[in-house]
Amino acid sequence: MNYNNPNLIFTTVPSGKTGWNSPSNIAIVKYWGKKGIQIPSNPSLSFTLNKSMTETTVEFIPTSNNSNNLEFYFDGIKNTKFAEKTSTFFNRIIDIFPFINQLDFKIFSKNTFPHSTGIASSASGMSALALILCDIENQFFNTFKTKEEFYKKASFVARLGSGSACRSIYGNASLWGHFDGINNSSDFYASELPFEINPIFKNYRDTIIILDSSEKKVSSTAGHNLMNNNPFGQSRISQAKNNFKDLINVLKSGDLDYFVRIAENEALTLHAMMMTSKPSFILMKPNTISVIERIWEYRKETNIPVCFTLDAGPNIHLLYPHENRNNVGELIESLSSFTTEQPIMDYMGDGPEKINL
Ligand code: 2P0
Repeated sequence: MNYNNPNLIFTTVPSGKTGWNSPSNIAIVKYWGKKGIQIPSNPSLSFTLNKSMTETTVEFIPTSNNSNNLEFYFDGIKNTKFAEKTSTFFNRIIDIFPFINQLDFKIFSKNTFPHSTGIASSASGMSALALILCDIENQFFNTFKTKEEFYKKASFVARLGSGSACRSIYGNASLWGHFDGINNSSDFYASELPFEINPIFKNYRDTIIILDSSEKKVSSTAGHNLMNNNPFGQSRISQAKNNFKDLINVLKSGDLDYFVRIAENEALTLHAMMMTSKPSFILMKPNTISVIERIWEYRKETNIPVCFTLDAGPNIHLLYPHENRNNVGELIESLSSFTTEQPIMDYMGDGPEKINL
């Protein structure tokens, strides 16, 4: 499948401005390992966040020299690293949006979550850019017949920027990766869940406990690549498929005990894969384990179905039903001894939004 389209070339090159807010997401069943061009080794499923967003606005003008020039401002400050990352992304998708070469870009981006908290921003950042490019196509070429077509292409394009970004295009929960029996599931783009999610998951909470905000030593892309020679790689793929199938059932039934088991099993497996790669690496910190033990204790004491998941980093994502938010407040309070950072009180959100400029 591809979206290459040589017809997307301006006859009269316009100037303009377009912006999107796009959220981060937290995977419950993790994407870890890929092949070819951003094809996942296993299906994954994530909750879309509400507060952890990237807000991006792009100004474009006709280019003066037949190849695009790009400036990137993050938090109002020129950022050459992000400019290079975006140029690499734009080069990868030039056959999808050939009009990119007719434009010069000024990109203004900021995150709504605190700066340098170690929260992955590639999902929100790349999905915002994908939406902006599809929006430019929509404004000037009028190619999308339906909203579904627009979002599907945005998800396809976001995946080429960063795998997990393709899931940020949809609100609530989103799945990515072909799975027999799930209509429209694809390795090339994410989609909404094809059924009503159990109401217990409405506004499901994700409180992020920041334990270390330094830049991680092994990038996710490097981590994915190390899965190719991981001796447990094949069994990980079968496990992820089983967890994915079970999670689909849990999201229908609302069985929170089972949800807790799947979420924690996935988080610990993700980090076990890092520890068993060659070379091996550890992204957890001592406090990650201490907080996990405290969560287990608290769950045993109270029977509240609060659990954790981890991203590719040391920070804890505390997952619990909206209706338990007041009780879990005391657990969050007790975790403050492990960190000086404020927790990010996030929850399941509605997905990206166009910015009115
Ligand atoms: C996920 N992660 O499913 C997993 C779980 C981190 C842990 O996807 O190389 O930034 O850009 O496709 O998407 C992080 O990897 O990697 C990730 P690339 P990405 O959310």
